[in-house]
Amino acid sequence: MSPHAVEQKPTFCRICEPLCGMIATVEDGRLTALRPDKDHPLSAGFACQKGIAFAEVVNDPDRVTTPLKRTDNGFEAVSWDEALDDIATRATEIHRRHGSGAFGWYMGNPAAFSYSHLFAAMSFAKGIGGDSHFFSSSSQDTSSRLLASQFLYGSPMAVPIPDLIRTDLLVMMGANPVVSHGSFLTAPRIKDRMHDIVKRGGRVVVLDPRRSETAAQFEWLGIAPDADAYLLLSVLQVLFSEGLIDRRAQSQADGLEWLRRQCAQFPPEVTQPHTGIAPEAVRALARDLADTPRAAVYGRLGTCVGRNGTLVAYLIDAVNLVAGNLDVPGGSVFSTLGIPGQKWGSRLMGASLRRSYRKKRTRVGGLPLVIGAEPAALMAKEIATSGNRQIKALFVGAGNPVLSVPNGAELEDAAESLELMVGLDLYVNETNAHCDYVLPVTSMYERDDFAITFQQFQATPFRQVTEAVVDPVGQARTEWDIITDLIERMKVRTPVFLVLRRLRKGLGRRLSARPMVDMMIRMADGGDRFGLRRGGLNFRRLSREHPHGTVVAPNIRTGVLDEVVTYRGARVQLAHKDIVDEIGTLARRGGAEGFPMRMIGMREPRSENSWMHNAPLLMRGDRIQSAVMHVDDAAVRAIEAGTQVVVRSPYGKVAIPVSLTHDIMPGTIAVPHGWGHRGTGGWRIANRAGGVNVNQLMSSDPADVEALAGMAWLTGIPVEVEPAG
Ligand SMILES: Nc1nc2c(c(=O)[nH]1)N[C@H]1C(S)=C(S)[C@@H](COP(=O)(O)OP(=O)(O)OC[C@H]3O[C@@H](n4cnc5c(=O)[nH]c(N)nc54)[C@H](O)[C@@H]3O)O[C@H]1N2
Ligand SMILES: Nc1nc2c(c(=O)[nH]1)N[C@H]1C(S)=C(S)[C@@H](COP(=O)(O)OP(=O)(O)OC[C@H]3O[C@@H](n4cnc5c(=O)[nH]c(N)nc54)[C@H](O)[C@@H]3O)O[C@H]1N2
Ligand code: SF4
Ligand SMILES: [Mo]
Repeated sequence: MSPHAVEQKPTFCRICEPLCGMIATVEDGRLTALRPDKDHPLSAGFACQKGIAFAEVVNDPDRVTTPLKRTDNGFEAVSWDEALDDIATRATEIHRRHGSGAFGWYMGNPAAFSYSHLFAAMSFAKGIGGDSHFFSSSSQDTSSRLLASQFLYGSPMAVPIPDLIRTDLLVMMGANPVVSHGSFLTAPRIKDRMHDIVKRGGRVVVLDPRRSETAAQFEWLGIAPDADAYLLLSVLQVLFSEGLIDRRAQSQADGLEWLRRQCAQFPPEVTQPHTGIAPEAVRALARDLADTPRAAVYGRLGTCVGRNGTLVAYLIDAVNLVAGNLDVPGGSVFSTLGIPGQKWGSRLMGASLRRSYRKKRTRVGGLPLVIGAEPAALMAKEIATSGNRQIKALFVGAGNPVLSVPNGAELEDAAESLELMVGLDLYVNETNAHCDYVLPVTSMYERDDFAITFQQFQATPFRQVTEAVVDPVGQARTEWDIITDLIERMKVRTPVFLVLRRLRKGLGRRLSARPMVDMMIRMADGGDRFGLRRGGLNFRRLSREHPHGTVVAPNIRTGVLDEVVTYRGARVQLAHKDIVDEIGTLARRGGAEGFPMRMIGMREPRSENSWMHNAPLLMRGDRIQSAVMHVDDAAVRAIEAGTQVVVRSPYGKVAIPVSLTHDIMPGTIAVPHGWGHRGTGGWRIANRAGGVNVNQLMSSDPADVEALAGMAWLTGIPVEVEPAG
């Protein structure tokens, strides 16, 4: 018998965006513990509870570890050959009868953390043909932000982030990094970095309807839900009317005079009834942003998912620009990769995406696509509405749209009418419970990785790769391996499929997307440029010589507009008719009669969207879902702390216990999302914790989907709250 082997392997967490360094304890080939990596240059011994608890996910007895086939008696284990052959036959037949328009793919959030998954999803969803439907969690998360960049800089990939390490005034809107650990901003120990700002004499101002965990540690400026556009238009109005326009703005952008006209009708007195913010506070904020040499406004999830998310993201950047804070140290900056020639690639892609934005519309609802993705709020209708390009086959990878998009019940109904539905997941969740097959995937510690998505959002430019820490659990395979195997078995002849099939015939399961990732590392800042830069980085060197990762530059390079703006002359473009139209809708916004309150979301330290409610460590103390509302709103409704309330919107209702606080804007109720595990999914602990799907209160009507980016409307939902029973 071989001796008991215990290894300590450096790797990194890929649940959320800081990608904290981890040390995995591997005993006899089994992952038995995770602890924070003290030698990681940035996370330096920090990891949150979710990261530590992930060992319980890897070894979860409820995990899917063999291919599952749905039968009349529930799911049954089948072999990979049986599953993939049947899926391939059925998919080929659907393609023969209906073409690529009958195929849909939903790519969920964890896919963004896996290069294998990204390449697999793209190869299938786009490779099967130009009529296919592609959805992702982006339309509940980032599409509005990306589209604002497409308008301003010509490319959705040019997303500015606050220069956290050097700023002296950080204005945060709609973000709660003390709980979320930061988003569109990869900054391990983000809370410490924010306290550093205060320590060096600077300020952090948090605009949020709730005195969030972040607001509580810094300066809170309460704002009514979904009113950020009004506030930002007023900040701009003050900057223009007080002559605070920075000269740099003139040199960077076209359309300043146009912008001045758009905001002229929004002095702070006019917007106060919407925002609840006193005019003097707005003026002080505008002056501080103009007068502080190193200042940045940053907005995130809360500002992306209102009724005008694209407009809000656009206005945040406009404020940064006008105040002279764009692309300067300590301001709002572009964390570029420094790949030679990238500029020309981005220009071509930017131009093509701008063209297709004008031309392509969704079949149902006539909404635009952002980075090639349709609004997931409309997925159910794309399945249920007959006609050309009706979805008959749906693949769901790393997603749980039944709990994450508006009106999950509608999606559940639609899913049952599909001819083929396939899930790729660690669990049977509320969505893939409707699948014909659920295919077992490797968890993040069972695959090699490099987090391509997050490289250009790093507050400190940094590179780390990992090899798989343990072998796949059970029969799990990577998404790439599963999908290329499936493509090999299908008889569909598209250019992408033919190439992949040929490669796969030669290489079998050795066919990997890793060379693409390696190329990116080698070409980017710090890379070996294929031998041109001695001692530079590549995947292998990172893995062998820098197992804890390595910082490639102390700060983000600034003065890069020429690289990132893809418009001719590299000038930021402010004037857009779509933006005028959106500003116009602000004037027409009305309340919903009978629904005087507004609902917002609330992330929790021990949840990750819908999928970590099965880890015992995270569910200790019989944790349940609970809402938060203001004591005064409760008093007038005879609601007592800790009791059940019914929350009703024009679209649905849920019952949930509520706690009371003074730390929320009156008229607001906050409800965490991702709950509502009702036993359809296979996760036993999550099912016991129950809760409700808050997205039953959201609308999937195309008229309620944000018009420019197709964003799901998830904040500022009109509701009424009553005692239950
Ligand atoms: N613990 C934990 N961490 C997570 C996740 C998780 O589920 N749990 N999810 C991950 C994911 S997928 C993402 S995208 C990120 C998101 O991370 P963040 O972008 O930081 O988003 P949230 O934590 O949702 O915080 C949004 C804040 O916006 C406020 N808000 C709501 N509506 C409005 C509004 O109209 N205006 C303004 N100004 N504020 C508003 C809310 O009160 C809340 O405090 O978090 C990631 N990290
Ligand atoms: N009301 C409301 N709704 C929201 C939000 C909100 O703030 N409020 N936030 C929105 C946001 S920001 C997001 S990102 C979405 C998230 O929405 P989704 O991405 O649709 O769903 P998740 O809950 O993240 O589910 C992720 C699934 O991936 C699986 N998984 C985990 N790791 C892997 C892996 O490596 N491979 C594979 N194949 N599967 C894996 C998990 O088991 C889980 O089933 O929710 C959105 N919905
Ligand atoms: S903060 Fe995010 S990346 Fe860091 S350990 Fe927690 S879950 Fe993992
Ligand atoms: Mo997200």
